[in-house]
Amino acid sequence: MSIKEVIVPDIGNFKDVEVIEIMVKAGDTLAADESIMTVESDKAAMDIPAPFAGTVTELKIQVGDKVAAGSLVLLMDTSAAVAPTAAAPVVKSFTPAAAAVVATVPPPSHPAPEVPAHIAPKHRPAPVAEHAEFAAGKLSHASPAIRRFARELGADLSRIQGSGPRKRILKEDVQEWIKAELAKPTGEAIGLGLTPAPVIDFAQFGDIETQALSRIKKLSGANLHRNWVSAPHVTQFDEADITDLEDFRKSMLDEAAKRGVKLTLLAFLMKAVVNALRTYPQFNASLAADGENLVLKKYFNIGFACDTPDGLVVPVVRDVNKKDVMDIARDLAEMSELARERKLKVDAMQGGCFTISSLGGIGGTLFTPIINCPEVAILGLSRADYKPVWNKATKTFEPRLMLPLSLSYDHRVIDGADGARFTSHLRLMLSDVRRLLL
Ligand code: CAO
Repeated sequence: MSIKEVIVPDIGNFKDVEVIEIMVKAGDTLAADESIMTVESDKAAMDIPAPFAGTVTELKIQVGDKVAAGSLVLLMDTSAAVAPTAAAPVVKSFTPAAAAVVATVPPPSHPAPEVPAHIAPKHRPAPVAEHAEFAAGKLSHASPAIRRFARELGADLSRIQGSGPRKRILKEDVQEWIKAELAKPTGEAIGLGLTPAPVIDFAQFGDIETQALSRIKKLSGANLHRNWVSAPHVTQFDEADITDLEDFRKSMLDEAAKRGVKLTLLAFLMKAVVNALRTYPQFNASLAADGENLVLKKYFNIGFACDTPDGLVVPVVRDVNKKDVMDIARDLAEMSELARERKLKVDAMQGGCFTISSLGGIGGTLFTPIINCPEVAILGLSRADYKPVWNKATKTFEPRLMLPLSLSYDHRVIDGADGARFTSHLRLMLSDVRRLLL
């Protein structure tokens, strides 16, 4: 047996650095240059490699110990391994002073055999570079072994959050990150080549709490994101005078209530939208999957965005063209209730032609709704308010109830001029709902 001491090499000006990881144990056979342990200062971490090949007979340190150049790390039996030579790359490349890390007890009596290929390190570390970066405090909070591991897998350490002591990145963190990245629908999937978003540890700025996203939020979020980036959106804003419509609706509330219906503004809007879709059929369409054709729909199913405790869902009112406003109002009430009670069936959210997103009951002036693809347009409604409107005939300003409209459309299918025509048509219908009968 030929026992040699392995001591911490010259690591520059660093004294009393902490041992944060030990990669070997007694009985392990090491190749020269294989990482033994990781030490960490308040700036960064670095691996200490084995200066020669051999078998670990005894560890002299443990995690948490403070070490400096010259500290005894372990004892190694080198009788069955290759003795270091003057040309050994590990000694040369680490630092010239590292040649002094071996205190031999006793000196090797004979040259050890070649290191078997299966234990030779596949990727030699680059201790000099790491040492320099360590000194400069530029490295991620991960040991060099983990950095090498991440490099081999193409993982970007700056985007990985560490779960180790002092948020150090562990091998499992890299593995979990890779798994999550593979499971993600990426921008690359549709050829966006997006720059990865930075992973930020918000806890460094103050207290935080992490909440899991609901299933609906995850699903709708992925769809909204895809729709937002895949359809070129334009949003046309407009205002409709609904003074007379509101007067009429209010005058009908009691009668509707007797029939068990809450007669809402949204029900009238659905009717007006169908009228506009008939006039401008390209809005009641979808791009064919081949991108060569437009599929024009002869049915009129209108979806409405419904806010539920679990997130946004879009129930679809079928055949709005065949229903009167009372029927539509009844459908809206029933479907919103089912949605909020999580009882809405999947087929009640399918087959839509066009969507209305009403935030009018909540507030706001205008917004840019995201198209519910493969539909090609969506109408946003904001809070109606009284505004002074110029009356050309009487040459006076009159207080009129104005409903803000925000129409987002897919510019691949709809031209800007048609977008403005569509909202102008809606204005006309809403300013005098008798027109809906024609
Ligand atoms: N302007 C002013 N007031 C309005 C209004 C408008 N555009 N629209 C509705 N209101 C008023 C109504 O008059 C009613 O007032 P009263 O309680 O005094 O009668 C109140 O707001 C509630 O309206 P409502 O019962 O008619 O309900 P609604 O049609 O506004 O909304 C629904 C129904 C399902 C659309 C709604 O509950 C909802 O979920 N909205 C959110 C949709 C959403 O999240 N969209 C965003 C999608 S993109 O992220």
